[in-house]
Order: sequence, then C-alpha cells, then structure tokens
Amino acid sequence: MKLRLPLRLPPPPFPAFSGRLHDARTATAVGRVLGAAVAVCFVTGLVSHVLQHPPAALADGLPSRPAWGYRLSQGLHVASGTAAVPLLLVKLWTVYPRLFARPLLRSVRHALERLSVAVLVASALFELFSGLFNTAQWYPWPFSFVPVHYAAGWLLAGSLLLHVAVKAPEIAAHWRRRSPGTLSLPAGDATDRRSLLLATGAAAGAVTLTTAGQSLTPLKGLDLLAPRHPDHGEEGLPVNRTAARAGVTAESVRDWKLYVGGPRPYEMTLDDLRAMPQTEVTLPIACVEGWSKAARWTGVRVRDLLDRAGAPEGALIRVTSLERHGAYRVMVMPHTYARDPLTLLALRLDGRELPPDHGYPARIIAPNRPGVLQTKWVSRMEAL
Ligand SMILES: Nc1nc2c(c(=O)[nH]1)N[C@H]1C(S)=C(S)[C@@H](COP(=O)(O)O)O[C@H]1N2
Ligand SMILES: [Mo]
Repeated sequence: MKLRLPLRLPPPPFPAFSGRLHDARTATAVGRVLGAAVAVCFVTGLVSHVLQHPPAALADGLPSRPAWGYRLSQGLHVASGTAAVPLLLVKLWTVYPRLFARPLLRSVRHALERLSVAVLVASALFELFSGLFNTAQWYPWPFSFVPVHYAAGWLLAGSLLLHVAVKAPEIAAHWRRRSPGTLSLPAGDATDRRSLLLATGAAAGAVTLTTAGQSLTPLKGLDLLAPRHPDHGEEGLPVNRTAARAGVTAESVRDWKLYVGGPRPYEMTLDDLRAMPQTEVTLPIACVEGWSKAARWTGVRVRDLLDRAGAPEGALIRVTSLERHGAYRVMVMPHTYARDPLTLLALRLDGRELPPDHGYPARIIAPNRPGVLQTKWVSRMEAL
C-alpha cells in the first residue's frame, strides 16, 4: 500500500473543542508570561553554571562581588522555575486539542514544526520537573543532574526561540485583548478567559510566594511549601550534608592540622589559626537548590594564609576537605575569590565555634559563590 499525504484517517473519536479557552489569544496570553519566566530561568541558570563550572577562559575573571550576587541570581532561578510549573501546565492544557487536529501531517514543513514543538514540550517538562525534584534533593533518575539539566536548558531555549519565530504572526495578532484576531469574541467567552488567566496568575503567584522565603528572608514567614526553611538547621542555618553523612567524626578531627601548600608550605593547628588575626564577615550560604541564608562568620582571611606560604597573587587555589568521598570534597578557587578580603577560612559561626555539621574545625566562606563551593571540614589549601 502506498502512503499518501495528507494522511486520511477516520474521524477522531475525540470531543470537539468549542469556546475560547483553547484559542490563540489564550495561548498567547499564558505563553508570554511563561516565556518571560523561562527567559529569567535560562539566564540565571547560565550564571549559576558559569560560577559553578567556570570555563577555563573565564575562570580568572569571575567577580567576587556583589557578595549577594549568587544568592539573588539563584533565588530568581528557582523562583522563576517554580512559577513556570503552573504556567506550563495551563499552557499545555490550552493547546492540547491541537494533538487531535487532522490531518495529522500536512506537509514536510508542518511535520518539522510539530517535531520542534515536541522537543519544546519535552525539554520544558524535563527542565521544570528535574529542577523541582532537585530542590527537594530527590533524584529518581540514573544520570547526574547538573550536566543533563544544563544541556536540556539549551534545548529548551533553542526550541522556544524557534517556536516564537514560527508563531510570530499569531503572537502579534493576539498580543493584546483588543487585537484584530480577538475582536469578535462573544461576551461570555471573554469572561471565561479572564477567569482562567486570573486563576493561572493566582496559582503561579501562590507557589512563588510560598516558596520564595527559602532564599528571600523577608518572606520566610510565608515559606510553607519550600523543602527548606532558612531558620531550620543547626544554629538556625540549614545543612545539606551532615558530618555524619560525610563520615567526619570526632576521631577524624582529633589531630587535625591545616596544610597550606605553596613555595613555603606549612602546617597549622586549630590553636595556631585562632592565634592569627581574625576577621568577621556577614555572608550568605546560597545553595544551588534554592535556599539561602546569611550568617556571621569569623576566621582567618584566606589571602593571609596564602601569603604566608608565598603563594603567587594570581594562583588558582585547590581546597580539599577531610571528607573521604563526595562530589564536593575538592574545590578549586580562582584568585579573584581567594584574594577577596571577605573570603575566610571560618572557625566560628554567629560568634560560636563551628558545629560539626557546618564544617568544624574550619570551612571556606566566600562572597558571590554557590553553596556547593563553600567547602566544609577543610584540611588542605594549595596554590596550583
Ligand atoms: N566538604 C563538603 N563541603 C560542603 C558540602 C559537602 O557535601 N562536602 N556541601 C556544600 C553544599 S551543597 C552547601 S549548600 C553548603 C552548605 O553549608 P552548611 O551546611 O554549613 O549550611 O556546604 C557545602 N560544603
Ligand atoms: Mo548546596
């Protein structure tokens, strides 16, 4: 049998869709808010990726200021991604009747356009839900989150740009309520649409307001749905990986010494470190999963420790934790951070000795860096 285009299929057993909740005006009205949320999410995601995994060419130029930069950017990343979840679901509901449009494939061009929409929908669902699961530290998949979430982000951005370009005439025709394509609406349909859009806005606003408090402390009273509350944890600061889970015990820190490597390497005990000039800074831990909290840290400036070892100004610094295994055992710090006067090897948190879960005997705290790079239980620092 020869296949002929357009395909002639039997009439679908599906319901007919009437009313205007599934029309181009509704799709445009939801789509432009969703598009804005995805754009914010994409840009802040790039910022996060560059700060966490700097490409060699950029590593030396990464700024250590503003100190709250990563906190703001990652807060926006998680908030815009969260807001996008209800927006995406409503958008998909608005356009799903098109799945039943016949003929299935009108032309090669039409087939390509449908394929690009399939990629768009798949990558959007994947990005939003993998991100959401990551905020809950739930990884129900066999691959590692960061590289796959990053790659799919580009797929989403590309297929979204293509979609906007293909739909540009329709988007323009339905951009405003009184656009030419929208004028002939029966009054009742317009009310339905307004209700849908209001409910969608309320849902997106509600999930954002009840989770943004995990990083935006003035809203922490409303933080009902976020997996983390900024005040819950040892010393009122959340903990991602406890000392117990990292295998750091009282035994393993008993004879602790810090090794500092450079042209004049040396070792220091905790008492030696306490005898050095101490600096106090207020800096946030801003976790890539979206929670963040500022705290008061006291300790020795990293640059003082490096100078003592004769480390060159521009050297890349490798910091190693006592922890035996774990993705964050070794961290590399460009000189812009290592030389910043706010960057400490912290010994105290809010005026008290560091609790084991926050990195006793010593941990790194640096401005404008993701939480994953604020290494706890530090045992070595070396100029590379
Ligand atoms: N050695 C080590 N340091 C680490 C981690 C880790 O798993 N191992 N987790 C990091 C992560 S993901 C975050 S968000 C911060 C959290 O710091 P806190 O537990 O003191 O709040 O520590 C970072 N430092
Ligand atoms: Mo983190």
